[in-house]
Amino acid sequence: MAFDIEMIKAVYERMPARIAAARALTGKPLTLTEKILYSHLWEGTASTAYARGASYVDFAPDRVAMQDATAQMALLQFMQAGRPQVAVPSTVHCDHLIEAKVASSTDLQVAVDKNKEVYDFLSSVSDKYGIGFWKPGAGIIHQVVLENYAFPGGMMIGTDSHTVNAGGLGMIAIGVGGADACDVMAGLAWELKFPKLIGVKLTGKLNGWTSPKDVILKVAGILTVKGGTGAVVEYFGEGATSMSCTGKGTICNMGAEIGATTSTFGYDASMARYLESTGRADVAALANGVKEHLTADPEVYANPEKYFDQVIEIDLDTLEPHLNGPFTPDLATPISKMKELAEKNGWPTKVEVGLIGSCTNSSYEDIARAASLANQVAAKGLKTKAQFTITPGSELVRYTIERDGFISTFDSIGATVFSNACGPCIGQWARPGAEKGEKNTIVHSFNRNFAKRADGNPNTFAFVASPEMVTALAIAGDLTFNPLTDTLTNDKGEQVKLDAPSGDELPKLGFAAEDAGYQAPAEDGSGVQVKVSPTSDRLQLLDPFTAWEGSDLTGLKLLIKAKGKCTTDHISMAGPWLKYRGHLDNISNNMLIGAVNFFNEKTDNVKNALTGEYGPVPATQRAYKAAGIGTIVVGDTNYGEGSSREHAAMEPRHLGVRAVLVKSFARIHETNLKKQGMLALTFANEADYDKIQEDDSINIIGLGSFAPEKSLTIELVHADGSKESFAVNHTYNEQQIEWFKAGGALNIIRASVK
Ligand code: MIC
Ligand code: SF4
Repeated sequence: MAFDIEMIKAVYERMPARIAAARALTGKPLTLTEKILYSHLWEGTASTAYARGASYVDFAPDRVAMQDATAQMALLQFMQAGRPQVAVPSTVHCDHLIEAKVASSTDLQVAVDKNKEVYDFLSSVSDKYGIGFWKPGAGIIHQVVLENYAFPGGMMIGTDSHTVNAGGLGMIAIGVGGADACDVMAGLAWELKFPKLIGVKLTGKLNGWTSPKDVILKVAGILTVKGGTGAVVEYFGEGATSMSCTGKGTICNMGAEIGATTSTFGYDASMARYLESTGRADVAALANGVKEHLTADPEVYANPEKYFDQVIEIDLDTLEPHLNGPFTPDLATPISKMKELAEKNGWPTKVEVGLIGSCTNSSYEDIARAASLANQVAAKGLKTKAQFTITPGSELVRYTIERDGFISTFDSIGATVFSNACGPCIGQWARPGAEKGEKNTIVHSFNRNFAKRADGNPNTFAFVASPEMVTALAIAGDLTFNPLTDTLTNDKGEQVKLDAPSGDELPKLGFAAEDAGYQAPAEDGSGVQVKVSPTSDRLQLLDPFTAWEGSDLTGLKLLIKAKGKCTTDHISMAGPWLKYRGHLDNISNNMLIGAVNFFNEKTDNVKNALTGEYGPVPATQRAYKAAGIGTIVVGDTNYGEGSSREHAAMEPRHLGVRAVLVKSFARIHETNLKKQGMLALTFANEADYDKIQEDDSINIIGLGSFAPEKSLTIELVHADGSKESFAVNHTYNEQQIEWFKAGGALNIIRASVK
């Protein structure tokens, strides 16, 4: 039986009436996205039609998921909220802290020992507050959620940007910071600006070498890393219904890479098959009972231009496999153009390593199709030129693919099987030689390829592709190999072609696992003691941030004017720093160390206005803090793209940065800043970015009458005493302004409990 079946039943019981009410209020047929959103309003049945892209709306998500690297901060905050139990079903997944070094068995044991105090904390806090706990080795959060918790028409939030993966099972699943998760677990509403809607119509059918990954790689090329901001992407059409459920998961997963709030698909037979095969025939039966509510009204898909803010059409019959990269997931190159582009751009074409798996692409189908290529290596007398690794997404998948012989197929091409964890995808890859910083190319089926992400080497050119393409390119050892047209030379000197990949969507014998790795919480957790050692360097209980002083902020110094891409990996790097995710002061030593200083083009090197000397960003900021001087961070477009990690907002808050002023923000990061009581501002006129000079003193004026839709003023006092000022915008609503005034949203919850 599925987890939380009563909750799912209740959602389906409420749905029809709530959807009918929304249809009547809006006076039009509804998209799937609107149906799910309107049936999860905090107020219950809708009383207003909300304006897309404008209205702030309170929602009541059905569940919360957290991964170990973000759960620590989410749960440290939840502990301060003073509630005895979580208000909605919630889970914690231990996946990010496991390093990929030798192979799964040894790496997992090393992680269990090394992270003991963090796992003990997460397990005890879960036990106490009624949270399901998935042990290290159980798998990656999004895969485990898809296998166990996601359900069509449901709404969930998760403290990881790829929570959106659950859209593959027809959910509205959204990535958030820990403070948002904390609110929902504490029984409060969750607020989101009602999203815009992008419709993607998939015509034709996937065939040959093309896979679901290529759909999202293509969409990323069209929309770019910020094209989905503020929007939900809804996929439909014959190409959607003919694709596997896990393939849909891959597409939704990488919706995070275009900045989309989330992505989703209507309920169909592929979802029913997946639910049944993962032991949830009960959920499929319930969903079948309300199936017309789990997809858009027919008029919508017949006339998408009328109902979506933007429509994109992709013909799967002619879609080519793509490779996206390097350094950004939206630089999309069809494989037939790779030779030309690699040459033109000087990308190294020798593929050193092919890595498959991760939360994005480790379904049974992915692995089966990749294995069908690995099988051809011996059969056709070939040799695999590059190294090859697999990170299975869950124990359920790993056990099943081992049983079905795929692991031994990969073994035969010399593959390394890493733990069921994030591993290389999040810089937890002890790649031999990476420290030398040599220029090299890797191809992987993960979702992100920002500089330094996988192995810490800024000169690793990482390209994202489907598991099938990764396998083919690893066999060929060549980034420009086009398996559709090119041949390889075998051990007899003959020219051979790889046959197109093939594989079952779901295991014929069903999924299996000896121990999936789940630990249920105590029935009554009131007596459970949460384990946090006061001398720990990995966990630190939180102290409340101080409230706003009630006046304009004056005499601020410029900490850094960041140039170009500044993702959450630049603001709060992962890899080696993951170990401090539960210790705010320690992790603050990585603050903005990856951001490029506009004035000298260097990373982690900024001017200390008090001494005139250049030094690391965190140390410089600590000096300002010690002197009681506030600072401001200035950034470019899509600032904070990438992860949901709220550390990227809490670190500046903790170290005394008062405002972040940028050309534009990524959604989750902007909310995280607001939640922590920071000022998140945008230039009214982007060109004003150029006015900010290194030695400026900066005043933020207008806070006395801080109000929604009303701009504030920045006053620059340049080193020569001259002044200039300009307007800056913000998106704070009344409630968010209260967060700012209170010094953070948590201070308000805490006050309401006492
Ligand atoms: C990522 O893919 O960047 C991560 C690591 O999963 C993050 C979460 C984190 O930083 O802990 C995410 O996507 O939100
Ligand atoms: Fe883990 Fe990578 Fe997925 Fe993030 S994207 S959850 S790091 S596997």
